[in-house]
Amino acid sequence: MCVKPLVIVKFGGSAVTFKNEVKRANLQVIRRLAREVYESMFHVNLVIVHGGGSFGHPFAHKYNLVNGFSDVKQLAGLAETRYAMNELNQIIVRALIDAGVPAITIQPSSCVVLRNGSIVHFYLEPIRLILKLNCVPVLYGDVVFDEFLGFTILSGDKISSYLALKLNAERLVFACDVDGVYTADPKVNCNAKFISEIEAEELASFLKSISADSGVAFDVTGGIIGKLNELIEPALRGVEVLIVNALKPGFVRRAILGEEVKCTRIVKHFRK
Ligand code: ATP
Ligand code: IP8
Repeated sequence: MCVKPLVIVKFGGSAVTFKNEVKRANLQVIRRLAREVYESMFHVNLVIVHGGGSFGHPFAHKYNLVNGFSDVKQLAGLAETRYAMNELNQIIVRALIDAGVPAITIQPSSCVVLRNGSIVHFYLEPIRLILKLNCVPVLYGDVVFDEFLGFTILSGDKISSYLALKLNAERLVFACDVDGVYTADPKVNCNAKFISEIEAEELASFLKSISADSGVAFDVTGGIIGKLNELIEPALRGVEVLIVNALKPGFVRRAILGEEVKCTRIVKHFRK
């Protein structure tokens, strides 16, 4: 029997929502990405993870959820953030189902437990069984319960990297609203240089050199720097890691299928 390779795809909030507004999904992009997933799913097994964008981050920021429980006033924000992520998830899963993808939500706060922000339990069996049925599990960055902090935010990037390692993914595709990694934010610095390939070990020192400004003040999981930090480990362990522009039609599909596409690759070693 031919086993299809596993690809984890993170739909970045910068692509599937309008990140500078509150709770506004980019339906056009979501529906097109859903079609690209449909076109890919016969060739690879897929797990989709989406970010918080303008649904999760504004509430998580307002109620300071990332630092954990400190005040009962946060509990309203905890519930509001969970609810907002559920709303975005429903929009994305609806679009996937409409495109013909058997998409099944896995709610992270119900199957993950954290200790000081690190994953200590993640019940993966449902995901494995969903994949066995050739269905597509859909997870998302979420507010998750924590043994020390009470709760904190678990980013979709962290979930994606974790799953890539635990489920032996071949490829990890991060779809966002720019072509990949630049020497500075390409939206604010027109001299920013595009980086097509970077070695995982070099990435750590590169991260110290770039500005922490991701262009949106309320990204509670560290914007591009938080994301890149999560990519070092999977790349070092041999997973092919790509950052690609989801606003460009066909780019995510090509990245999923391992076809030639403009993107940034985080590699273990440069190709000879
Ligand atoms: P979310 O966390 O909501 O899912 P995302 O995964 O789409 O969002 P962001 O954390 O918003 O990704 O990071 C992507 C953004 O980072 C881009 O919109 C870009 O403007 C910004 N950015 C800042 N610095 C850089 C850089 N050096 N290279 C590339 N993008 C950068
Ligand atoms: O957008 C954060 O996940 P990310 C999710 O992948 C919330 O960083 C709830 C803000």
